Amino acid sequence: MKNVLQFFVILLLIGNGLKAQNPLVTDIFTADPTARVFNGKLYVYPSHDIVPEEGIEAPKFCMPDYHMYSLEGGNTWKDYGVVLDQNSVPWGKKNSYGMWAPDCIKKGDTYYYYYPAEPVDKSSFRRIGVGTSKSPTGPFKWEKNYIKNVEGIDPGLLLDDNGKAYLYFGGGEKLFVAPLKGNMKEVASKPIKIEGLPAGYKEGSFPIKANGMYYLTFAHVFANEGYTIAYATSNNPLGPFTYRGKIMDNLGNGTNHHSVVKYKGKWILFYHWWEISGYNKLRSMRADYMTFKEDGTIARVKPTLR
Ligand code: FUB
Repeated sequence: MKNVLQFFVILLLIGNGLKAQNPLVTDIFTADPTARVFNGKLYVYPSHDIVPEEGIEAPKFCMPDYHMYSLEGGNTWKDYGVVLDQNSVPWGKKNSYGMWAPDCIKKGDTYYYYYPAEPVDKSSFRRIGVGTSKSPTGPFKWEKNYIKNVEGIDPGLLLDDNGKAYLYFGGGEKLFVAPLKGNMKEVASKPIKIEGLPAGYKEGSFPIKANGMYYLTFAHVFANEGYTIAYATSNNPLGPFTYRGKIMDNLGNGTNHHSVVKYKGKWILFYHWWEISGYNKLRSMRADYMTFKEDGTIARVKPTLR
């Protein structure tokens, strides 16, 4: 299986002739990209899809660790190597291959990297852990325990203008939010369920503040279309939110974890697709510009092929 896929990838790259702008990197498979701008530089914190080794019974997504990237100009992405391996999670089950979508945020002079993993204590499907660093590229010092009272996946962080931070996370097709304490490692109060999201809300929420409003983008599944990327808005980070529409049509992904970032005055949607592998569990991160209209709504983003 591994060899067949690698052969397919090489054929496709040769067929395309040149390294395309999309996907962003082609030497490994990357998914669920969270993009952040720190000190004017663009960083991406994705998850990492691999083909299971022979004999390893892996879950449907086989995700052993995290790499991270920075944009070095043009379409050159620097890979900093493994930021966190599944077997280095202090509270995690070994060889779980469940290192799903992470996030990283800066508060003061510290970078906080949030990630989901399977806890060795079996208390939940996934818990969320955090590590700190004085550099966006690490090394991160990983907290010994997961964040208490948080059970779920897809950590999405919002740092409000007043310095308050919020952790959004999902689970079971529900989205929760909790304000974080000043230390960014504990929730300040019990997480609450976000109200107002449409039927078909799935996962992968990403919070931003723009145009004086709170926007939540998320994967929205329609019976006749599958996974799309949609959004909702609110004047309160805790909600309730109002559904505002679709940002991207279904790409046949099976999942649609993404992020939105403003870089050099332009908004960019980071997302993933599996056009290199031909298999939707081996994804490649991509990016396309996204536009807010005058009225604050978001124009539909059409994925560029290259
Ligand atoms: O890519 C693995 C997981 O699938 C993500 O963390 C979820 O959002 C879902 O897309």
